[in-house]
Amino acid sequence: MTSERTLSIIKPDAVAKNVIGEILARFERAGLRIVAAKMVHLGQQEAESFYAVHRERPFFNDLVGFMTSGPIMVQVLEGEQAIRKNREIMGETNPQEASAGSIRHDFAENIDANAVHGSDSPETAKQEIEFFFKADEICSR
Ligand code: RTP
Ligand code: MG
Repeated sequence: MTSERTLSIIKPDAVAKNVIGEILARFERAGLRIVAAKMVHLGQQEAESFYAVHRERPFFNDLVGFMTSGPIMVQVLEGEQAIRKNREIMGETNPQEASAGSIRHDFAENIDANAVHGSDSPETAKQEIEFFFKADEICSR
């Protein structure tokens, strides 16, 4: 059994809805631990840099515009299969396709305002965690 870490973001729509606590509770109920957390309001260049992998996609400008539209809550989740487990709890990217009981099913409006982000591989998890947190800001047991 090996523990891993993933980056989770509560996006501006869910922060505006005042459901940060409800979303964090779902991670905890699934056995994931919050080992780092902070609230930030991304600037244009930070958001473009974070989503650089999507630069050529047609939704890039909308995504950056949305992610800079208000504060976000960023956390590192740690636990067994944290990357896969987090994405299961999140649900499909498009909330209309997300399973009942998933975060996106319960809290997201549409594919742009879809409540949460989660890293999709060990490589992106490492990059995304380093984007937001210094090593000494992560508090493992
Ligand atoms: P995320 O990165 O936010 O965890 O979501 P994801 O892996 O499920 O989706 P991804 O393909 O990485 O896309 C990143 C975000 O871009 C927006 N998007 N819009 N209009 C569209 O077709 C479209 N496709 C993706 C979503 O907000 C998605 O979360
Ligand atoms: Mg993604």
